[in-house]
Amino acid sequence: MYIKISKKRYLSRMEIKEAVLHSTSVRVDDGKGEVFQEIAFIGRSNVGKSSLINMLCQKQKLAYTSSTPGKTQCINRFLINNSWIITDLPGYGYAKLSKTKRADLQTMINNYIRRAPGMVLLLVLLDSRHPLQAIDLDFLLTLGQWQIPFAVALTKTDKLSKTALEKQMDGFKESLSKYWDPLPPMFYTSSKTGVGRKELLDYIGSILIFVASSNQRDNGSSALI
Ligand SMILES: Nc1nc2c(ncn2[C@@H]2O[C@H](COP(=O)(O)OP(=O)(O)OP(=O)(O)O)[C@@H](O)[C@H]2O)c(=O)[nH]1
Ligand SMILES: [Mg+2]
Repeated sequence: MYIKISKKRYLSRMEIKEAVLHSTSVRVDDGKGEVFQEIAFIGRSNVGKSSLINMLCQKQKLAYTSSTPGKTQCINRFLINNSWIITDLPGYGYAKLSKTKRADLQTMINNYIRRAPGMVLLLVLLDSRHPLQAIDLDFLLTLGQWQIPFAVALTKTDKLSKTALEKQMDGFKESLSKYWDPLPPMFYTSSKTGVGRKELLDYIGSILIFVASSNQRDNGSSALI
């Protein structure tokens, strides 16, 4: 996955050549299948999780998207390049679902992110048009408590002007800096225009390589990717 760009420099590049549905479930796998490294996408209902997955994979109908919130209610896992997984988790906090259904979904999400054996990163999506919402902050603080590594993707950036977007990003950084130092990695994305695709994929690639090489070191192997 590292590309040699000069005698001494290597560049991490992630290309998605193949993306297929791997499984649909309501819980963590039973542990019988192969454990792939996994990046899970999470965020409020309708924030753009499924659309971002399709944009990254350049496959418009891979994950089911809808303008009606609350559409993804299962855990959909997509196998990428036959070697790692992108997971589309249900959205949290959709007000129109019954209290019981919302609580059930939250339990499903929480159990998953705490127990999925291959999870290396949670990508938390925040709508770039609004300030950080209490429900998102609560969720992020819970991740901190559980020591779950995460990065942030601001979605739907095509809907804002450059200036408005920078102002929004500053606002997010200010809110998050009350709790995180350093700040988590943060990306601008738009599923409509493709903004952020390269940056996000290269970041994901670097995480996958880092974890794979740490695992190899832990296993006493000197092999490199
Ligand atoms: N303009 C614009 N619209 C977007 C973008 N991403 C998503 N949308 C729209 O937002 C709506 C919700 O997108 P989804 O990808 O289904 O959102 P989700 O987070 O998967 O929603 P749930 O599965 O219901 O939680 C759809 O109407 C998308 O077309 C974006 O980057 N730009
Ligand atoms: Mg969805």
